[in-house]
Amino acid sequence: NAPSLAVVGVTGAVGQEFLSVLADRDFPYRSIKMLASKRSAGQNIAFQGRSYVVEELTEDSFNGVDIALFSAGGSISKEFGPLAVDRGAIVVDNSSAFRMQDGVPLVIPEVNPEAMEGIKVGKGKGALIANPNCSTIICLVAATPLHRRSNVLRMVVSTYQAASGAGAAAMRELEQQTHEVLAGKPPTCKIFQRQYAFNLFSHNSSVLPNGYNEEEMKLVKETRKIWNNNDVKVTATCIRVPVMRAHAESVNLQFENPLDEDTARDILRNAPGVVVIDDRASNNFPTPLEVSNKDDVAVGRIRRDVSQDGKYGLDIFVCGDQIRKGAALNAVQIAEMLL
Ligand code: 11C
Repeated sequence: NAPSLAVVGVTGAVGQEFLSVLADRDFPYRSIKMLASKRSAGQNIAFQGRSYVVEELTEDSFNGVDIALFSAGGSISKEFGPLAVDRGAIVVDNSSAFRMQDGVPLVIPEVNPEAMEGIKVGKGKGALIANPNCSTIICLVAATPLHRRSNVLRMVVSTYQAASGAGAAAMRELEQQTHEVLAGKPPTCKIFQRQYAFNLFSHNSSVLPNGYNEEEMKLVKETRKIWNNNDVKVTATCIRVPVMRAHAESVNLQFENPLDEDTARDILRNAPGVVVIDDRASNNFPTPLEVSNKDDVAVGRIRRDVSQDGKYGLDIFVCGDQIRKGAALNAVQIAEMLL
């Protein structure tokens, strides 16, 4: 018996991507509800040859729903996530609202599927499952196979994050500003309150008292939860760059046990969800454009860290589609494991 689905935030960038991933993967369903705020209610959405009317999200939206995919921001998740669970739905939530909550699995299917063991459709019980932050997903799809082999003691991440992480309006702003700047006009700055086109800046999340921004601390805390390892040392610097929809990350790894670069390359070639692009001769390595609209995370620049002794350190460069593997695809893969 195929599940009944609900997509919350269906008109947003990730909401739309939920639909295309569901279609691409031929996800089975007996019904699907398109839910959004009052503002978007009434719009028509075409999906798999049928037309759906977007319904306003209310507390009654989840009656009879088996799986609800949420991507409408943290406050909507906080308000409606628990209501949906009470009505018996399994919520896969793309916001940060519940990620660090005890008892809520934080899952990357290639990395820690065991965290959601026992949660299945058809048991008559609702549950919450959190989708990690996009930077964390993209980093850990690549770093985990190496970690499993040689145990990461410390990880230093520097991100180059795309507009899509800030939503569809930020993508439009980047496009608009690019036209404006090229035409010699002052750029319209609504989302970031500064020039984004032909520029880059520190991630737009709030800066915390310790000097890190929220995005950076998500990488620190979520990695520990997903790896179930509070000893791993993680530090991060997150930067917004004028790229449309795929994040890039430089990741430096320090291991407890030796790992040479050829073995690392072999491990990554065989890792689920990873493609290796590591051609030194032609200086060809992963790029955000190349991974855009793709499922796999691309890894390259795999090399020994010369600042560390012997084979205990590696540098890698990772790119992944922020909307797809960083959000919608990961959530749909989680939903697949519920069936
Ligand atoms: C970005 N990762 O690229 C952010 C957006 O916790 O889900 C998503 C924030 C989150 O800006």
